Amino acid sequence: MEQTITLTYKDDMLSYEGFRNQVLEDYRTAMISREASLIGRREVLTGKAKFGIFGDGKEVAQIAMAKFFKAGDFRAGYYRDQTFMFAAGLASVEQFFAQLFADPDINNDPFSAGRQMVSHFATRNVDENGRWLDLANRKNISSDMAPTASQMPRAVGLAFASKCFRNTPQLKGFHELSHNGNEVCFCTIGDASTSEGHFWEAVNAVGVMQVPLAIFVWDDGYGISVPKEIQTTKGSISTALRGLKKEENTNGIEIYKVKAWDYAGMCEVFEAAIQKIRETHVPAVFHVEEVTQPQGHSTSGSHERYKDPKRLEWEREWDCIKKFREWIISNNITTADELNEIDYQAKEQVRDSKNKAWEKFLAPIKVHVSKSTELIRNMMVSDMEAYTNLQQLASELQSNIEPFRRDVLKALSLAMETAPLSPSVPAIREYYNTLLQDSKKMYNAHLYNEGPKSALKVEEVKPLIPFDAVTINAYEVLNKYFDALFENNPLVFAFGEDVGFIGDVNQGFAGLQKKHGKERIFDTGIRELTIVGQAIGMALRGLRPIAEIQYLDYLLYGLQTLSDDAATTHFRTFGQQSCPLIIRTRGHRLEGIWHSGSPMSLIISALRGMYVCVPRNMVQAAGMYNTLLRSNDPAIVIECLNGYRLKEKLPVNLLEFTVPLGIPEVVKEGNDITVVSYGSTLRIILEAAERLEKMGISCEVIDVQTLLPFDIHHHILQSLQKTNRIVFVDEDVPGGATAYMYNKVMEEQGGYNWIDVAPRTISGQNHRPSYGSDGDYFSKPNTEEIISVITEMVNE
Ligand SMILES: Cc1ncc(C[n+]2csc(CCOP(=O)(O)OP(=O)(O)O)c2C)c(N)n1
Repeated sequence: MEQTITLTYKDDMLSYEGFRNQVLEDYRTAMISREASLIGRREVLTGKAKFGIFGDGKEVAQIAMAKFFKAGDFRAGYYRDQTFMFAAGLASVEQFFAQLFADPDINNDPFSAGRQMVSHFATRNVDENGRWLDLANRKNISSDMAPTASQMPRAVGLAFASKCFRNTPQLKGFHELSHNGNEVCFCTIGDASTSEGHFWEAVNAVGVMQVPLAIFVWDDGYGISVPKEIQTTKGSISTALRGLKKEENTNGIEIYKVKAWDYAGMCEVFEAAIQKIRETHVPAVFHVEEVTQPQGHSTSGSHERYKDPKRLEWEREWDCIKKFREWIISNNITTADELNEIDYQAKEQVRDSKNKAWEKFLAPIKVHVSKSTELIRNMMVSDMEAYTNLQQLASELQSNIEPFRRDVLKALSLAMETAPLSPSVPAIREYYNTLLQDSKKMYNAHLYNEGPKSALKVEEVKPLIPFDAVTINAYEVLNKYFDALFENNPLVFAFGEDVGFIGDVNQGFAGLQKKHGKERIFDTGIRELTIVGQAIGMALRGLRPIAEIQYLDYLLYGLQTLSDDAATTHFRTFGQQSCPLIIRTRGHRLEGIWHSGSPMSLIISALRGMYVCVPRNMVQAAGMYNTLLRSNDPAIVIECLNGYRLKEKLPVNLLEFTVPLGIPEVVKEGNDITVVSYGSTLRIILEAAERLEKMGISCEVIDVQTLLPFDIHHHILQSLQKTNRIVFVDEDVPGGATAYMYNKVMEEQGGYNWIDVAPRTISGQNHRPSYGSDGDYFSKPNTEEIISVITEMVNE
């Protein structure tokens, strides 16, 4: 082994003894983590857990990396990082197993309360009331996800936030969130996942922006079974990245190569490199080569199927812990005997932790089992057959050595079916319902903030529009609103394509970069995915980003990260993390296929966990921004692309008025039919309603204002009770968001009780919109079509 003791990292180098203890502690951590992987796999294969994916082979590299992860830093990683978490003191082995067993108790699995697979870690960023924690003084883990490379967009934002804190004078006082932007984002990724566009877009973005991101690529040569030669140009990510390397007087990234078994070498490189990133904000990629994967990819398969015997032999020889051990002995740090003793203790410790986690997981279920068994056994029945069946049911439940809540619910349900007339049924039903409700809290809660930071708790404040208010272009309403907002709230940032210098393509920010600074209102490259990721990372660090997607049609580029990451953050962390970003975009109507889309059903299906606001004009939009900025949930605001030059009146209470979410507004009263819609379509409906009025048909036109949430107080039902006819109109495809609204009103609100004629929907065509005025007319709902459908309905 050519490495000698050249470690220079400071904390533990005060004495040789300190250094020696540190090395042995590191060895112990590596052994504990390896043992956790070995036992973890066994627990899955014997059926106690559903799926396992482990960090074996990456222990030594992660121990080295964790040494330089400081309070204030963030990690955006993936499912291989258990050793890092152990070494950084952010996870215990017991917690690791609790997550493997899907323990829904947040005290046992503090990362996801059983909602995520093993090794999907997280730390809180808000308290129970949604107040921001002192993230600058904590080690922070943004919640892990399974889609490959999905951590990359968020990592851009987590690193970028440091730049915001360092360069924005207005943020200097926020000491609890940052210490002058010294925080580094540590990002980990597997070598094969660097094939994803996410990786390349992220690396390019940080190379341009110069933000403190440290990307560690664990190169074990494969993505499940596919070798890196099929994944990466020239079979090497560091070689492929060379063009991005920073040179004198250029931006770019630093590139380092290290070996996964080389403890001393990695410590040395990481220490200096991370310090440099912290100081200079120049991002870096660490290509960690010669990583092994002793147990293969996951519990779903065996690596003997795709690694040849030579490779398997090489992996055994170059196992990082084996090499670490050899290095310790050859440098006389300790003896093989002492290491054997550590090995033994590590095994014991892991076994104990695993057992504790399993007992804690089972304890509450056992209580339900014993209570339910007792209830079933003691059920009063008059016939012998039912009695025998119930005793058998109880015995089966009691003898189940690995019961789940669903087994208990099933047994209780079967008991009630077996003896439906028994006087014991009410007690059983009560227990059943309590268990069901408690379980729902465990598995279904926290999609949105439910406490004081819920957007639904923001009180409505009406816009004050003086009698003699001047009428201005709608985009000017937004411009004046954003001006006031940036004056007032230092945490708000706005960015996107063409947002900075020209102030967005519709001038909402015109002149505001000059006034409020390039740090706060700025241009980005054309990269919707990482624009969204940038917003996610900033939001996780306590900032209030308004990220612009230039046209709604281009949201698709960023939809994956919005859907998988932003929309699930609160849910997958059991409410421990908030990600209050706002996506600002514009759509519905303009010209041609890619500037007039209104793919609302796609959005509302993909973005449960976000709010979807569809303001009909810019005053409503401003009120929605105010509401959202007072709360902690992520949201998208879709402005009307054809609405910026319409005339609106400016409220005087620009920063105070709020538009409550989930509350529709009646924009025209009427008696014969309820017309439900939103956004640009409303203007077409109002035109139709005016013509219908002349024909003696009176329409009540309702603007739903937000699709998520949808009419929480059932105002539409009240209208339907009056008109007994209803039609849902929008520009989405048939069966799209109109079907969603139909379902909400007919099924959820019980609207079917109040209809005289079959409810209808009017939507766009099945195809994308054709270009030109007639293309628009024949692709989207038009006035004549609306008049025709409504006349038919009223005359039926
Ligand atoms: C978007 C996406 N595609 C496919 C998968 C299935 N998958 C999970 S891990 C994996 C291989 C990842 O390999 P690599 O990036 O080298 O990381 P490793 O698991 O080897 O550490 C694949 C294909 C996934 N999780 N997400």
